[in-house]
Amino acid sequence: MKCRVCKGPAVIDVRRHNTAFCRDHFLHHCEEQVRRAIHDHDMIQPGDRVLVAVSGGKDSLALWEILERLGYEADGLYLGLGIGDYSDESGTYARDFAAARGRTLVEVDLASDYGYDIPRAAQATHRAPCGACGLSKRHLFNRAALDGGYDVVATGHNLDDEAAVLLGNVLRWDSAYLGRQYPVLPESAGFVRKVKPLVRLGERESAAYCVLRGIDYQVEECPMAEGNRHLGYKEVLNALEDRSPGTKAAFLFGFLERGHERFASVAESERDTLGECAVCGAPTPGEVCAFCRLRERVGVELTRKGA
Ligand code: Q46
Ligand code: ZN
Ligand code: ZN
Repeated sequence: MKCRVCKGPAVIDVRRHNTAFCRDHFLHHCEEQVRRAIHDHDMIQPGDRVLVAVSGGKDSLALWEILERLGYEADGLYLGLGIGDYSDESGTYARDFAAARGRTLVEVDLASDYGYDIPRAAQATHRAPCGACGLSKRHLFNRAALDGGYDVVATGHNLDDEAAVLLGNVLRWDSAYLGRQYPVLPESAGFVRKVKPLVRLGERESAAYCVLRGIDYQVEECPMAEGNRHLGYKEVLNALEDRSPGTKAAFLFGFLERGHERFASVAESERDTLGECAVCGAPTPGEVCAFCRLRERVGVELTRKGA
């Protein structure tokens, strides 16, 4: 196996591109994919303050590293989910990464800052924990970015993640979700811009990027992931990819180029009808936002504005 660029010995192949790279050219390939995603979708403007949602896993740490290497000013945001040893360990990876590079890590802790954690939320809602977890993350990433004066939140969703989410949305033909599924969601009243700069990189590539750059990341998966539908979708897509490399990318990028705009208006009209949450002020279609309703269900006492 030879590197496509320099013809030296390759250390990794990228089957969907039918190619292989040596260490240096692979690192360059990853950074180039991120640069292209940012450029193609106008994700980040010069001078923007970026907040990277960092979990301590391979994707978010690779993303933080690459953004800095591409010259962006990026701070990290770590959200403590309270999932036992898994969360304790993930926090250590995020803090060590930030400390070793002298970067700022903003920390929010669900239990001490908001009065609940993910295991308690799962118990109270009698649902799979990922629902409450995803909802909490979306709300608090946005909140932390608004509070800190950041222009954009960047998350480490990669090509595999996005293809799996797309498959789930297509299987249910969920028009509003399909309308929102895009690598950049522009800012609007109460929302900062959200971007997914790793959308052109597979998860095998982000893992290899960390290993080759010497980035220590949490390998262990979340113990509460069981029951997460996306894991099943990933398995299906991996089986298809195995038979026919490039399927995932064709599925996702075909949708982004030719399918997404057909659903975009559904998401836009939804956004136009949002008011302010009576508790926290976040945009919501109802009187109280889903995040505050979740906290109420877990037993946190909330005060409505003006009450
Ligand atoms: S952290 Fe949260 Fe994930 Fe764990 S509970 Fe589910 S959503 S699996 S990325
Ligand atoms: Zn090379
Ligand atoms: Zn609220």
